Amino acid sequence: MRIVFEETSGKIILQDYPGYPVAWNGQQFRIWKAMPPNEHYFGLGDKASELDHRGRAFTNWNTDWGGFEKGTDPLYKTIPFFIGMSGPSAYGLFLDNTYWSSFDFGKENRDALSFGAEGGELDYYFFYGPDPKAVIGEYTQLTGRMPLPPLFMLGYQQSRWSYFPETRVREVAQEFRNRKIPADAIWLDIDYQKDHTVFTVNRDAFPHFEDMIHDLAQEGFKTILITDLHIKKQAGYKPYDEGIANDEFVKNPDGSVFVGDVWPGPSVFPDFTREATRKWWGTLFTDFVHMGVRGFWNDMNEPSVFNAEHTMPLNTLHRVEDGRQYRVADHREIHNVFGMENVRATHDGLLALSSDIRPVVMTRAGYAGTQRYAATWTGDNTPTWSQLALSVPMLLSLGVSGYPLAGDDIGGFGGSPTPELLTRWIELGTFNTIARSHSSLNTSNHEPWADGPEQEAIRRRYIENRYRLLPYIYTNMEETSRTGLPLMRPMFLEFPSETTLAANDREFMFGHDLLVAPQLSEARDPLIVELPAGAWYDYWTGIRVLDKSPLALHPKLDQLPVFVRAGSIIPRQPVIQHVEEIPQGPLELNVYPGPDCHGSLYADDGDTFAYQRGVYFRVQFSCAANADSLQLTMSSAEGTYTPWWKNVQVTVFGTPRKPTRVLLNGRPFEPWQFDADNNSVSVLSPYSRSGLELKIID
Ligand code: MIG
Repeated sequence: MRIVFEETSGKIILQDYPGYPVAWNGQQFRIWKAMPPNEHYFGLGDKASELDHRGRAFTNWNTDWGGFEKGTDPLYKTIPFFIGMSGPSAYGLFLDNTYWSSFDFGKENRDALSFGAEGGELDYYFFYGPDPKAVIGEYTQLTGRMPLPPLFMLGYQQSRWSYFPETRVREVAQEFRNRKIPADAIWLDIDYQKDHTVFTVNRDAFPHFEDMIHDLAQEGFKTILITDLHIKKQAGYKPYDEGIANDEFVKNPDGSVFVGDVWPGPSVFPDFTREATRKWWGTLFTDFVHMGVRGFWNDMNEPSVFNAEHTMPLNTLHRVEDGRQYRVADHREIHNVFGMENVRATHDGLLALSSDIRPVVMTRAGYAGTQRYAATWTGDNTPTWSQLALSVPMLLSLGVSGYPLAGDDIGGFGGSPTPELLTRWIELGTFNTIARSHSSLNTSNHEPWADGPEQEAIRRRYIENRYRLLPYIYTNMEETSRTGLPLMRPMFLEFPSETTLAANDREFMFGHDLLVAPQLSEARDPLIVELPAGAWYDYWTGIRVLDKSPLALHPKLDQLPVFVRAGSIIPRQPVIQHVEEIPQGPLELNVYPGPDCHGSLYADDGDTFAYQRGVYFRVQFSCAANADSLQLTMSSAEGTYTPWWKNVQVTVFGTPRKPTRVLLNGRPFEPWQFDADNNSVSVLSPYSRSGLELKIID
């Protein structure tokens, strides 16, 4: 049997490779598909590879690989989904199989792609766009979408293995506030615990742990704690005793409890594929939640074990058990979903404890669909320029694989970055979906002020810009939660017809409107930036780009080139130090006239589920240019949430000369300013929920 997918017109989209029928070998299977010469392949999660997977092969087996490099495979996650693109047309394919699997995009045979698994069902889904955005929409409709995160998760986050002891944690938080570098969260790694034992606190090092969390909260800092899944094997330790009493742990084939060595020493592992075990695990967070801990970080959940296999032996037994089924599965089947079931348990447990607070969980391992439960990061990178460059295709690949809420360890985990590298990394990191600095034991300090005032000033400016952009970022995240479309978008997603951009590993779109073109090397060669067709503006100056694409730029250390698509309206706000601070000043609307000019703004309380009960705010903007005027329209507000601003500062860029007058809601309005340096007109208008209409007349 061969399968051919074709359009009703007869145009072939994807077909099995002639002469290669589906192959079975014992429990293994493999499928081959013909590979057209101009097709490109994207996805499979955060593979340490180029964005375009053509000519490469990958395996999927969740693996803790500290210090990975470009080409290291497999890594922490398994997302057996890819997008194929021929010209502007895209399809998607999801292999719904949790066993060890592999994908080959023409490495073995340049005319065929293939995929297969070591066991389980041959079960795959085919999605036809043909628009690549539609493919992501369909795939995430099937596997689930990222729920809207709380606003603070989009602020700057500071982590380290480890901030220790308590005085150091307090000092780091205080430094952010003293130096006026905005930040929203501090992450505590395994050393806050007693003997690396989960759900305990080292009281010698953290004598006032509860007060510390409370005091940090007073300063606008959320505390996030690491809570690994392994449970120390020790009689008298409550999670161990309870788990043994209720038979919660993963077993050996002979029925005894599996014991593996991890951070606390000999440890046992909750059997997360059991519903009852997931519920029990969720209750273990009760004390920390009551102390005011705002989020939890589930590391080591590939699972990583310090033995020869680096994980559980393949014959370890898991019980798959919920209201619908009870069966026993071996680790070959469960390995790649173990981490997902772990964070599912954490996520659901947090919801059970506080039903009106958006849970915050971060996971290292994952499978297709884990985006429903947790944010993620790319794991243990290192402070080199090539790793900085690699972070872009890794995060873009995660996004098109349905996993948008992701970041990397800013600065590089496993070492000490040079000041220039850390500065560039923070610059880029403020244009990642999650902006979180993290570093390993025995490395230099990675805080923004670590390398003296010059570097600090640059880093502060980018972090401040992140906070200015929060209205835009949050609006985009709300879209992600509904559509699955990521905030960090590869160029092919926004510009599918521009085939020369398809495999671009460096430039990306940050939402629909901003193009980020980072300098990712130390080289003095010019940075070649390819702008898609149409007009563009410089984000930092508002000046229209008149040079022909590709641009050859020489960005200095304090410059990250960012461009705005003509036809966009970007909402921004005054700088705040953390998201609970109310911005002082107007909402800013930056208008970049051009075709199909539109934008939107979404807001809510940023923390609860009230938005699902109508307590949100949404407006649409549009702008239209006529021969002698430009008109900006802001719709009346939808939803019952009242946002913070009283005024709106509208700035229209690309205005060739000083206008003659400005009309607000049909009436002449003053004052307004014309800035000849960047050809912009600025109007400060009072805001009303019924919307506004601004006309700038030549
Ligand atoms: O074996 O908790 O990837 O972010 O700092 C190392 C200590 C365990 C690995 C994580 C890293 C974290 C570290 N963990």
